Amino acid sequence: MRIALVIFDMDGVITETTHEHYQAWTLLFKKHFNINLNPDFETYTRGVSRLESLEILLSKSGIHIASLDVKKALANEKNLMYQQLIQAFDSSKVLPGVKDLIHYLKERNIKIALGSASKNGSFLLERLGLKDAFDYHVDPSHLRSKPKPDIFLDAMHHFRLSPKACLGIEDAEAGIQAIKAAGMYAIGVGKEPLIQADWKLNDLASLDYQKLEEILMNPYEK
Ligand code: B16
Ligand code: MG
Repeated sequence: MRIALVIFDMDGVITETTHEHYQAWTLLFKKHFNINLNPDFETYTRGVSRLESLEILLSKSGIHIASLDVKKALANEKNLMYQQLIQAFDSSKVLPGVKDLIHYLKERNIKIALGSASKNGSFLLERLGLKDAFDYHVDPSHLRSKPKPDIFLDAMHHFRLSPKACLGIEDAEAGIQAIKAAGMYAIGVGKEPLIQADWKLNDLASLDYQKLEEILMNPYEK
């Protein structure tokens, strides 16, 4: 079966917002707990929703907060800090290779969707000048977070496709697990090992288009 839909993650695939996310968490933890957040914890928050990222960082820092309302207020404050940090994003922040890949897929009539855990995903796509290029943006608000498959399945259901006709692109371990849990073909990009990915690349700028063509035509041929 041919691939009819490619689902892009945002952070680490279309643009790089990991630094801004973690800077906002760092400011929040300094302000409320006078803690210098360990930079090594950043990797645990990649691709993970806002509230779950907070839970992880609290737990790793040995802080216990029982009240969900307090945690939601902290997550909200982090988001306001994060939004300040991404205000100046523009098309220069699109990662190398992304526009070429979008153009290539559109020429072949393959649908493209945004499958980000970020509730700021549509805002960012607009800032990057890519909003109209995408056929569908998944709204992650009421979906379970990666590594659960929900975000990828939502895009698939929108186009009434089966998993084998879908391909996901992710930079995070949780994201690759989500794509595989959805039963789709997974391309991993970036520095993490992502051993569950069906195809692993350093970045989209080094994409081998001949191999991609073969995968799109018949992703499960050995
Ligand atoms: P927001 P992705 C993820 O983006 C980020 O990697 C992660 O750090 C962040 O917590 C999550 O989005 C939620 O973002 O707070 O803006 O809703 O990789 O799924 O595009
Ligand atoms: Mg990501």
